[in-house]
Amino acid sequence: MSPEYDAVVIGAGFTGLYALYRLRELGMRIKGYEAGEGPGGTWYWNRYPGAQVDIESLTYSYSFDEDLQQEWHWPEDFSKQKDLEAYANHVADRFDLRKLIQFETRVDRLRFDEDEDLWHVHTDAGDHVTARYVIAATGSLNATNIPEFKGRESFAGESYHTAQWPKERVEFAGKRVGVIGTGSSGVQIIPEIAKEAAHLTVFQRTANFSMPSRNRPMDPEFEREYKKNYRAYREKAASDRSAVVPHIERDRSVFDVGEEERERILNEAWAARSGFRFIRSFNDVLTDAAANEVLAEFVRNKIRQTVRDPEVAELLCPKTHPLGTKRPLLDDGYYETFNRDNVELVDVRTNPIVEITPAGLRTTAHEYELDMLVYATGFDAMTGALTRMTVTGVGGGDLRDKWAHGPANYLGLVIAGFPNLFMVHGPGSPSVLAQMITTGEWQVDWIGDRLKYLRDNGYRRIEATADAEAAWGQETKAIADATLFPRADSWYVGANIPGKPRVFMVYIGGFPAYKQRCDEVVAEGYRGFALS
Ligand code: N01
Repeated sequence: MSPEYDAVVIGAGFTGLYALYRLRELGMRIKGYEAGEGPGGTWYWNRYPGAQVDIESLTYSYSFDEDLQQEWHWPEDFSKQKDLEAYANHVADRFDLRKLIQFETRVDRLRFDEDEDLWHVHTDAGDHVTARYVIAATGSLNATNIPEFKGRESFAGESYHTAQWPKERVEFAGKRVGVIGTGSSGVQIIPEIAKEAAHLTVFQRTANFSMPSRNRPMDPEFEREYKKNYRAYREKAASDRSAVVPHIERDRSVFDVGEEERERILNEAWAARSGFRFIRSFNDVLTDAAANEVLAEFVRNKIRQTVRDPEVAELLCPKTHPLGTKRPLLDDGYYETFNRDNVELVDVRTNPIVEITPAGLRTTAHEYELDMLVYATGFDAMTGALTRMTVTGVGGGDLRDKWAHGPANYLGLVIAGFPNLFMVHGPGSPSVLAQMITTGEWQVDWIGDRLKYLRDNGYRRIEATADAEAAWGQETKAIADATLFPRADSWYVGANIPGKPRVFMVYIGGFPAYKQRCDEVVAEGYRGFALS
């Protein structure tokens, strides 16, 4: 039996779009499925007020087409959701990708056919197609998390999750709004709601470190210079561990300089729109707890200087984890928001949420009456998009069972027992700890090269060996264990989802090392893969 498609691409976010482009260039018969009505993935779904990327868009953009990168204009340094969504639509049209994608269709079941070496792909719209390969461009932060609060359905007001925000304008004016969650989404939406709502109650379980984004309109001179040297900037980013242009990185320890000099360096980095590259002002911030604490206290002092009420300021000061080990945040006036009369901060670590009631929310200490509840409660990250589907591999093995103790994988790209299935930004890859458009392009190119090789050499099946997978798991764990990352209860380790196994899910050896590892494996005759 010959499959209908050479490859099905799941998801039309930035990596899915590029996968469609690249595989079509290779002359493959391809089909894309996308749950949204349009392309953009993350930047389609996260349309909450204040949503903006926290990497400069001249970097956080496609590099595969010179004309595209020269012609596209980003209005601000850090683009708003609407500009990123417009860019995704532009790319879909410019490269004629739309006709390859079936929108408003969610893939809900994948079954590998061992006799025919192909995948059966089923969707919630009742489609069933077959494809030799499946590319899961399903995103790292796609499966939304709404905690199972008692009484959640009973709430009489409006409720929204930040990543399922409606297209229609949501009115906050005159309303008592509650926001649960103070991660990236929370710190972006909270200042926006505060400007309009009659009253805003912020329910904070964990204070996190946030740095000012200092976003501003694109400087035409800067844009011209950047575009003139685009290739060099892209090369710089490609050789950086986070795939960004590292305009702050000093190869010295926090303790190599005196206190005064250190303060000067940190103040300069803080003021310099360095974003969370502030953390890279010294080289031991993520590996040495004492060095980390120096920067952590610097940020806490900034919070204390900004927030007028000392009790509120202290509550906003992160003390539960080292700086940078939970995803750091960039904000536009987050801490200042707590100086407003209509904003209240509630500590739900000390007094946890007990239930949602028809009238609002009850903690162990108090009941809060609300007209609207906003869940900025994040995602079942890294694995949720795949485990919410039913994915059946060799011998009828279910991916959920396979990953019950952690998301075993090889190179963050493939999974033993699930042949011909490739992940982009999967667990075990640099994914969320590197700039995802550049790393996504690279992974897609790597996958495309493999598919071409398989085709040219008459193979129709590729899979990881169990040994290679186990060794990769140990390697990624060893790299993470040499850092402070595993110490934090973050979504990087699945800590935000009750019952999720605690495994650090990101390859943190840096993008250059990752590329080298993936290329080595190929050069060594597809080490760790079985081809047939
Ligand atoms: O989600 P999060 P997010 N009771 O998981 C709290 C990317 N992103 O959507 O920390 C009370 O970070 C939870 O508390 P705690 C970015 O990679 C990027 O904000 O678990 N509170 C936390 O405060 C980011 O890291 C951008 O104790 C509960 C919050 O909800 C990732 O997406 C913008 C709770 C969830 O924070 C996720 O960010 C937005 C409970 N039961 C997102 N359960 C940009 O590029 C959860 N919380 C700018």
